[in-house]
Amino acid sequence: MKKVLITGSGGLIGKILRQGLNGQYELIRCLDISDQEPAKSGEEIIKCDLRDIDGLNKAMQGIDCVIHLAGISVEDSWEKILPANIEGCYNTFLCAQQNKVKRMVFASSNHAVGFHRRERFIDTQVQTRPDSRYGVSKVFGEALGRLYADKYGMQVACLRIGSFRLINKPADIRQLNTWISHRDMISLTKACIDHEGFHFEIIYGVSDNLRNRWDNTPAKHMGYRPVDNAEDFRDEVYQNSPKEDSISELFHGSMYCPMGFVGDPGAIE
Ligand code: NAI
Ligand code: 15L
Repeated sequence: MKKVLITGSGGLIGKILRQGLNGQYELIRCLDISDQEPAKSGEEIIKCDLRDIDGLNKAMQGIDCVIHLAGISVEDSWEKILPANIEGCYNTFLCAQQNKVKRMVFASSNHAVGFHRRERFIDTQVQTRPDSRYGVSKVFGEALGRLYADKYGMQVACLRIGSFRLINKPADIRQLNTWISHRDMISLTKACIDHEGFHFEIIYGVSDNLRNRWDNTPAKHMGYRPVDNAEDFRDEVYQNSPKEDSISELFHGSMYCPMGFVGDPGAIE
């Protein structure tokens, strides 16, 4: 039995994980800057900003594993990304280590490697290639994870999540390869909490999609066995999906790539 802290538990993924993990662990402590649903049995609710070190230290007490979801979850201005995804992420690792938390599962994103060409199948060893300020913040979180694993012996799993949606199905043609279903996200998170021992892992957060373009071997080693396949929604997706623009369709990160783009696509080999 373990005690788990979810940061960002009031958000889209956090709410689904809160439901899915309820009753599976001794305690689920739920932290968010926003108001949350009242605590159910086996839960505690904490309202806290990731910039509040005292609050974070309190939240970490007695915790075995942190699922760090909190932050800005889309591309945004640096003024918003900096406090939440850079400073807030640093504070989360710092306070976890100071409170002897053994394991951290960090919600990274496919946008950490978004400027890799989609025609290439990529694995978890490719160089980071962020497609946005948001993507840079995820590369920063992965680097922190590596530091805390190597220097402080924390077990760290970074999940490069694809596309997780409130409506539990893929929304467009790209998501036929990037989609992760609710139950697969829950089972991936559980695998990361439960797996015996590991040092540092990067894992793609994706379902068992026929069109998957990410080699997810480390996820298999962690015991993740996805069961959903975006292809089951293919007909519906083809009826409704808008066509991607000429920059988006070239790269894994899609819609974040053309934002403010004045570069030369041909130079991004
Ligand atoms: P979300 O935006 O729905 O939830 C984020 C939560 O973090 C919100 O409840 C918000 O109140 C909280 N938060 C923001 N700043 C905070 C702060 N300073 N202190 C405390 N709490 C704060 O995002 P979602 O979709 O649930 O994503 C969760 C994580 O997964 C994010 O880190 C996101 O970048 C990552 N991710 C999500 C993907 C998706 O498809 N939904 C894909 C890839 C990564
Ligand atoms: C993400 O990292 C974002 O959090 C989410 O809003 C989507 O844009 C997702 O990636 C995606 O690439 O589909």
